[in-house]
Amino acid sequence: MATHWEEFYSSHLPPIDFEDNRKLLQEFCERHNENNEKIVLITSGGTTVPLEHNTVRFVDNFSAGTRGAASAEYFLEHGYVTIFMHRLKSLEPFTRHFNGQKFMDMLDLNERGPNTTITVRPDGVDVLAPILSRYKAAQDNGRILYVNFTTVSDYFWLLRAVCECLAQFGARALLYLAAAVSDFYVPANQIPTHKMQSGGGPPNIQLQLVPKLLAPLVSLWVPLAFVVSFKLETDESILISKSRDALNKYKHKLVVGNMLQTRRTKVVFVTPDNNYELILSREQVHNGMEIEEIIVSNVVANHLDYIKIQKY
Ligand code: PAZ
Repeated sequence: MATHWEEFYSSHLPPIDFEDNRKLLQEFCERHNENNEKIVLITSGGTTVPLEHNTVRFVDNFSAGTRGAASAEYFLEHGYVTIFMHRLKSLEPFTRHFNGQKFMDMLDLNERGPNTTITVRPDGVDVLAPILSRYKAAQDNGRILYVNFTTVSDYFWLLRAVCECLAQFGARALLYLAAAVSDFYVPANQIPTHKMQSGGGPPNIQLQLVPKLLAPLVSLWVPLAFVVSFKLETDESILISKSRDALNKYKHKLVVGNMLQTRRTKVVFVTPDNNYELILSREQVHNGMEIEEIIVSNVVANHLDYIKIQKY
């Protein structure tokens, strides 16, 4: 009998650019595996749930991809090659620092007809230079690959394809699953082809549970990898118990629990042995420190210990 997740794949088509992405992933992983690199997959941003095949309306969630985009920069600093699997148009590493009007405000325009030039203001250079330098290092040395998804079904297809490529890294692969993946969806065979019409009265939309991909991911796809999942709650009294339930059920290495309201300054690490909090102090916040810096260095320390144990 097919499992819930197998049924999902057999009833949802892969995204249009799936084969192109698969080739990029294979090439990227083979090249870096030959060099014995450590690799991280970061998933980031929220998935959508379309309500029509020609999608005008969809269910979405709050995630902007801040956690994933910031974490990618810190993993690169720790020497990891990085697959950044993100929601299309969500935040990306490096460019995230220049959202909105910030970038335009750093530039000066000198209009001289065909000789018009654009220069970066001196105070902009101080901000841009260090970020540009890290961006170029990652890009020019081919250390980061960007792949994107929009719907929960795109996410499923891409995640499995990435895992197929990561398996060859064994314990050197780290999965950092920070995307906010919908728990509910409407199966493809239950949504209309065209835009829903209000003339038909209020629509009756029946959401179903999405299969939990962590189960095959941990036990079948990348059994040697160091897998970290994130758990978001809004009710603090259930955060640790839900995180531990996930760890017990899927038997991966670490759950990072966070509350919607405090996720920028506080997380809890739930491991098979214990729980501990990582908290940014007021002073650290004031100095512009990001919690992802400490999350990533703690995750990396745990991953390095794990690699050592696997070798003996
Ligand atoms: O994208 P963001 O920085 O605004 O939020 C990050 C987050 C809360 C989505 C992430 O830390 C997380 O908890 N992801 C898993 C969500 C869940 O499925 O429980």
